[in-house]
Amino acid sequence: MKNTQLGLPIGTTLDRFIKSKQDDFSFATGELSQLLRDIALAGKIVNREINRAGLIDLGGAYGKQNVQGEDQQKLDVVADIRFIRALKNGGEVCAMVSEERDEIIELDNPGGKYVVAIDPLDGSSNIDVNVSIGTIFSIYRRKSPVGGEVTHEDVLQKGSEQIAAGYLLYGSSTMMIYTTGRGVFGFTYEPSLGEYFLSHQNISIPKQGKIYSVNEGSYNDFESPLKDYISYCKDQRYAGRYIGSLVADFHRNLLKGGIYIYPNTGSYPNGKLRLLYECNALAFIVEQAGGKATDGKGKRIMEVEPTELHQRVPFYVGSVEMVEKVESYLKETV
Ligand code: AHM
Ligand code: MG
Repeated sequence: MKNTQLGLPIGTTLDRFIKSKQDDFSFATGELSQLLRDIALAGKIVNREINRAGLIDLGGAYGKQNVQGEDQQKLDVVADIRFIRALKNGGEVCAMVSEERDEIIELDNPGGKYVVAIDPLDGSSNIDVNVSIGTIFSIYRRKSPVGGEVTHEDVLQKGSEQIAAGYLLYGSSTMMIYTTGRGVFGFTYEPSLGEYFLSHQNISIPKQGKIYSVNEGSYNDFESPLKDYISYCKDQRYAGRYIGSLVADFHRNLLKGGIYIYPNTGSYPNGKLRLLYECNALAFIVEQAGGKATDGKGKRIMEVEPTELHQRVPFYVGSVEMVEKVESYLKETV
């Protein structure tokens, strides 16, 4: 490894940052760098679609037809298409799996070394109401030989095998946050320049926070130790913050300190969130930032063995001391 870089200043463009990180590795070929750039580019396009959505709505019947009488697609479908197209054209990815699709998506890039798992637009209940939403992605190296058929083994890898992961947050600003296993960096998008700029260096989550994020509407379905933990949060006068967009809730807690919980409930016996598309990426990021992500019963999310594409898992993620505290309550039910 060449030790050429001591850290780039705030305001560095994403392209330059990616390039400079690549230069740290003597044998890097630039393929992962290109892949990250492809994701960032698709993120810009999706950002544009999201910003226009309200205006299209004024033209009438978004989700049905646009003003020309053509069928309009829902934003989550649009985002899915945009990311697939960008990664297909980019050439580095041989296959994707998406929350929007039942099966593996082969990209016709036989030389591609990578597979990507993606939730193209998370926070579906918030899409139509102008509340922050996000894209979540995980990048793995394929297991099967390059040039051959893509296998289930390529896409059903444990989170610990991720070589990079990140999310785009379409909020009051659009941001891209990612890690390649050497810290977590955040970039804010400047739409008039069409560039992302480094805005958050080496993000570290506070060990202890004062925010808990859980859908308390499902409280009656929670196991009693979790109910006890929630009473503890109230006793501590923690703030309850839950917007129902995982990326937005996670991002706030990452920066301020806090815990996000999606436990098993009556409607979702294994939790609602998907291991491959949502939990693994955020687990990688939070661990890189010094936090923790488990299933609530002591198992690291990134060690959960995936057996099917749309597998769900209970998700406890955030500040290390908060996750350990809730686990100390839940231990009783192991
Ligand atoms: P989605 O993938 O259908 O958008 O569902 C995931 C979302 C998360 O963003 C959010 O944290 C959670 O579902 C909210 O679920 P609930 O409304 O059950 O609290
Ligand atoms: Mg989702």
